[in-house]
Amino acid sequence: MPHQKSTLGEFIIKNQSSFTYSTGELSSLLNALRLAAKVVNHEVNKAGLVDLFGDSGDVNVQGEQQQKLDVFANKTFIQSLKNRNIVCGIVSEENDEFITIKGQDKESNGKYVVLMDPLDGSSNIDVNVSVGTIFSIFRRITPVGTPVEEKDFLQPGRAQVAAGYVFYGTSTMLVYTTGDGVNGFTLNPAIGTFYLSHPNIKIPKNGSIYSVNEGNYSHFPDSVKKYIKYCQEIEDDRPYSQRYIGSLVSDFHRNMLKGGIYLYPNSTVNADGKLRLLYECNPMAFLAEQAGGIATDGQVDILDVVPTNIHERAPFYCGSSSMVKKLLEFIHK
Ligand code: P6P
Repeated sequence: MPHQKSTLGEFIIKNQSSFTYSTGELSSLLNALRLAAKVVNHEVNKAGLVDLFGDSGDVNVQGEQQQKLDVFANKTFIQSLKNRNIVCGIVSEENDEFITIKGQDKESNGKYVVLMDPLDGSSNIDVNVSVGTIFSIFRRITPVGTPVEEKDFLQPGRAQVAAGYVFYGTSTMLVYTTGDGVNGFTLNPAIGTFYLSHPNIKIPKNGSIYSVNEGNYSHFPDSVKKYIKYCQEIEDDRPYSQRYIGSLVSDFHRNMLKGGIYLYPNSTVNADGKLRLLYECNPMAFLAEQAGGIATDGQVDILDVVPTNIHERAPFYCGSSSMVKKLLEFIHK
């Protein structure tokens, strides 16, 4: 491909100057994620050939069987972030406790913390359905040089300085925001370079896709049941299409480009829903708002929820603004 489009590296450097406190450290952090994304992509694409399928035999904090690629992705992103000495701590879906990172000088001088789901949707790996890495970045609130503390990770999502995902799909993409819009980069695997393929992504204000696991319908709150029936009525621009891949990054990415709403409600089975606030809901909510969409737990914007536990769950409704507003009418009726 002629070198017409910006590469991710060029874009990060070009945008560094527009980023407050741009000391280049956030750029270096994003470059660490870029490298890890390429390494994980290489393994995801050949999982079946090198026995990276299947369970690692371990179980993670969610009580979920850890897929070997989960473990590989977790280690790869952690190692890549450690090597740059910019991050003082990490929360990962795969680790019960937060990880403290000290530099070669045994000090916690990193200004940032990273929260991530290293391989979201990993139950889909064995059936060759797309999976993704989701990341969220904050500036620490404890003094540089002191050990990172849990409160560094328990900031409301509105305080994120960056968030994004790597999408290991039919093509591999890295989509992220630093608070100045959302941009998508597609990997050219032949040369291992991400190129700017989706500049300034905006979610259509309306859409005709709703994404929900309707197998749980009986457990949903009545207001959500009524909204789902609304989506199915023959009236106006409805019925909508139901599309649910069962991989948050896939469903979110499609809805962001085409318009739509993703719902993971609280239910009689999961009182707080299933998705994790810190490393699934918050980063996706930051992206959604930056792309002109809405993300809510049904009561308040996701980005305004004050976390109390690093693995806490939250009900999650996200996507086209008019669709989420219509759902909220049902919830608050
Ligand atoms: P269910 C994957 O485990 C995940 O966290 C999201 O990627 C996905 O949207 C959701 O859970 C699927 O959950 O209960 O519908 O299988």
